[in-house]
Amino acid sequence: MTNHEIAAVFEQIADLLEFQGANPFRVRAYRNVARTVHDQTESVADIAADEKRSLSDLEGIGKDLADKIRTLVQTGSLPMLDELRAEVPESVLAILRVPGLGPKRAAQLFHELHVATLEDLRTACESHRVQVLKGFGAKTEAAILQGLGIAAEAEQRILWAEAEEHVEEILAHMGKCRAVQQISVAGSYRRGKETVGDLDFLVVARDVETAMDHFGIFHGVASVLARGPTKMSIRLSAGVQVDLRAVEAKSFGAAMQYFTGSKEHNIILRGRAKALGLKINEYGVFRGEKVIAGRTEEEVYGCLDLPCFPPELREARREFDWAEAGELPKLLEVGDIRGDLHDHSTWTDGQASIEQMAAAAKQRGHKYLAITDHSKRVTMVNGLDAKRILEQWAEIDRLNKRLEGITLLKGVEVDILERGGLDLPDDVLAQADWVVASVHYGHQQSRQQITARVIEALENPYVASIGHPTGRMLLRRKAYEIDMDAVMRAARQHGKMLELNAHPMRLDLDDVACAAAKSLGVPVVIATDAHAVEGLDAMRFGVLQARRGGLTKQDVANTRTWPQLKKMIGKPGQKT
Ligand code: DGT
Ligand code: CA
Ligand code: CA
Ligand code: ZN
Repeated sequence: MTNHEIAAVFEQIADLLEFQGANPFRVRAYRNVARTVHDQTESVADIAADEKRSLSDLEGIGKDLADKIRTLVQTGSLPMLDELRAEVPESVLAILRVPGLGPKRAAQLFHELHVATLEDLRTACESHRVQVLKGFGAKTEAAILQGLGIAAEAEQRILWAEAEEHVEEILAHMGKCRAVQQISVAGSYRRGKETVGDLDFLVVARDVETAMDHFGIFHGVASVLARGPTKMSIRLSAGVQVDLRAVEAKSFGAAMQYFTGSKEHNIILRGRAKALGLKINEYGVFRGEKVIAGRTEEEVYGCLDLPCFPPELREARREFDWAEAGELPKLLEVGDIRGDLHDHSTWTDGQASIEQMAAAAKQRGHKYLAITDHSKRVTMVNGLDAKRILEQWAEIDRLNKRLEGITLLKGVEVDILERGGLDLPDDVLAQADWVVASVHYGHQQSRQQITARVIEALENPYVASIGHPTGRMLLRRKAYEIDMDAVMRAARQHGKMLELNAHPMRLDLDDVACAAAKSLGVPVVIATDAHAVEGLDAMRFGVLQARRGGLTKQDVANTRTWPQLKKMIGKPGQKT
């Protein structure tokens, strides 16, 4: 069991207890366990299995909770959770996850309006019975309606990063089957879409039945949904559906092309084939009855006079125009990135010291790393005031004298205050190498208000970029209202950059916004927002998203060296 899975169980217990109106301290104890487990860098299951170690050494975990964790990892279930789930209708669980709701309000809706399903909830909101409840109101009702859309999506999609874990395990598993000659993953996963509905594998096998049998015994399988002569579908215990299609080697390329999609891209492609007097499907490209391509994607696209588009671009946006004009961009690659520009340390909510972060960044091939801890407005994480940030920067100066092969940048993630303005004075910001300005509060404000706050931040001479510019949390929280076009124009006017936050749950800017930044000439900064050394590995998710936006090395600021980047941000008094 992964830490993530264990944490999810305790989080659910906390939710159910809260739904039932349990003592808040008890609820908090379970939430703390979830957080502690989630934040462990070591496998908690391993600690539980080690007789010489004790789980109760972990922060906030007493003997009773330690026993529960052990039961859970040993048996895969927990009697307490089973009991709670028996007491609360299954459909209520989905309601608890609606953004803007939470267990307490869900309980109120359940008791006062008998809302027990997402359907009930929608009806209640639409007939405006929710806004009259005590503590709700019209704004909350509208937020719940919006949240319902996200909740429905969260039931059906997973983050790309989670999909990647499943894909790798499945490929490793299928690789052990001797009947399998070739296996690849297609679909939205291959296109690098930030969330994925289901996984689509294509296999060439000496013996399809054996390959399917092997697929059926993958350790993550919860059930086999369907099995036919060429297609099999399973559901993983993690909830995701996985399709496996058996194809012949001579159509593998055509099948990869077809099942990679997108559907919209394929529709255009079919039109082009038709215009050339050809036919294209998942088996190949045909002139009359004759197959003229199918084995590889290159040859499939080639016989339609097209380049083999990088999968990330196959969204029926600009790719066909680019190909026509011979201007298909040479997309950014992970190896082009030279540094990370949004990272936290133990000075606020990070788990690693500045020095550990520097070593880890260097190990990942970075030449510079900006430490951008939170400013004081973020009280929850002990955000830094002027005094402490100056101390931190002095520490960074000292570290830089010692460190080799990597430069630490004195940075800060300064809050864009609710009333406007920044959380630290200019004379402090002026001493930083790299200032990221972010919105963390006031997400409910109007579009006009939030846009004005962000544009004001862009006008500040010391701000280099805007962190996670829309505030979205994939499958959890919608972006706040913001006029991105106005923000981008302001960024261009003031020579500023916009961040593509690479955290797999954010990926903010999204692909379309990246493309817009590119066309306006606003440089994009891909940064991980790492809160631990492992967080630095998220860079590849950001790169994937940037590729979907058609970004090249040129379009992304942190492909530059630090001296080049420093010139680009041109702080007052430093202009060259
Ligand atoms: P997802 O799973 O919702 O994240 O998105 P996809 O793109 O993986 O969609 P999926 O799994 O339904 O189908 C995989 C690919 O198969 C899709 O991208 C294109 C192709 N495909 C599926 N159905 C159709 C169809 O009706 N027409 C065409 N042209 N292509 C299709
Ligand atoms: Ca799919
Ligand atoms: Ca599918
Ligand atoms: Zn932030």
